[in-house]
Amino acid sequence: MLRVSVSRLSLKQQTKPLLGSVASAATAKAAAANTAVKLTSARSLATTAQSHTITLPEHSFETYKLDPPASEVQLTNEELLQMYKDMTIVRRLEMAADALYKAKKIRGFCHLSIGQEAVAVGIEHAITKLDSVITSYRCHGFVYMRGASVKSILGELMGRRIGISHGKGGSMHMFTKGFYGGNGIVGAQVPVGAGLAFAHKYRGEDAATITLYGDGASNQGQVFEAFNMAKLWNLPCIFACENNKYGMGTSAARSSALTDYYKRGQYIPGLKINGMDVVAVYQGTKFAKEWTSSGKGPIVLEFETYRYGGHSMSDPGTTYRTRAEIQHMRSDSDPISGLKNRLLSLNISTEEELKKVDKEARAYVDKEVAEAEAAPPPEAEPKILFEDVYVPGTEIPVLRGRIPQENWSFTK
Ligand SMILES: Cc1ncc(C[n+]2csc(CCOP(=O)(O)OP(=O)(O)O)c2C)c(N)n1
Ligand SMILES: [Mg+2]
Repeated sequence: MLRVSVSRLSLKQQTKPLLGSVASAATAKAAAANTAVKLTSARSLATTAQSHTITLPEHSFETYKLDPPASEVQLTNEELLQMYKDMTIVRRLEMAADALYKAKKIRGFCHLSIGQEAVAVGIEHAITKLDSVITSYRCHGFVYMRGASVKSILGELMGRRIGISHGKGGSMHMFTKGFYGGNGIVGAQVPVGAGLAFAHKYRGEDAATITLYGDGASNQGQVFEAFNMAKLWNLPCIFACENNKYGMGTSAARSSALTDYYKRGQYIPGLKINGMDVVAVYQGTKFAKEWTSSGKGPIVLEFETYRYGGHSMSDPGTTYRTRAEIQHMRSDSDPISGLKNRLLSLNISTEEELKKVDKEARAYVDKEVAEAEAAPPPEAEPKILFEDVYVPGTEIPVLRGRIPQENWSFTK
């Protein structure tokens, strides 16, 4: 049932408004393949396509059974600026969700990714729209980067009809083209991701699947089963562990006998990447994509990252770690500040120009919040409940309810 509803929702094309993501040259070919992704023309910053060589610090990568990616990365002004805008919007989106939750306009589960923005943004800049992405419940940044609008994400969180899952999924269940959720069961997306990679291989597509999971999920049996199948069949599967140091309130060291998650594939080579540096994420993911595209089979990535907030909205996040630790990560390793410093030191933009980007991002997210809030909820009618269950045309005649009055006839 889930499979069918996913494919139905993934047919929806989302357009990206002003300041939208994926405008870089690196993703231009992807954008061409996906007309739904609009290139932004709202450039108020330096836009000449000037290329820069960024030398990543030595600690950016650690390897297991492979040679590291090049530490020299070629990126244009445009690409770097777009990464900055994307991370800023993802953070603003999450901050808006935080405020709406506290105002009781969002209910239920809600897991934010503030601090982890470089992972979703760096990955998207390194792949194409033909590739697939699947992750856990901490999914808002990924669905945005795959092409969903901020309004459709916040609308979903507030249970609106304009929500990306028509207001019926909520925080953990968002889908768009090339993005398979938003999965609430810890680790369950990992074998599904291997299956998506199998589909790419079976159809002869030049595409890979990025299957994300957490440090907490990494100890599940099904992760190792997926590793085995992916290696046996040499699937184009990029297993990507987002090691944010905690699974709920349990630190990685308390849950994992080996915290080198990039070595967990045993017979699958691995790469650990500084997940607080968007350029390192970009370079490591590009490397992984080339690895799988050249027929070498799966690879295991570990993005070392950090969430500033609690596990979910119901966790203050300060009982199992110190405030000093969080403060230290914020001030020393913040992904947005890190890229900002690079943009300033490379003379790509000035402090004022970046302030303007921040202001525009805030105004854009505020506008999307207002529109999402003003949008109506789904109609209170049974037919709404039975939408998105089957791909249109493949419905069974009658879907049984608990009592005869609840039975739903698709043939009516
Ligand atoms: C099978 C299963 N067991 C337990 C849970 C409850 N649970 C939700 S999130 C979580 C921790 C997962 O941590 P991690 O994989 O590190 O991801 P993070 O939240 O840090 O992104 C747990 C145990 C669940 N949702 N599913
Ligand atoms: Mg974790």
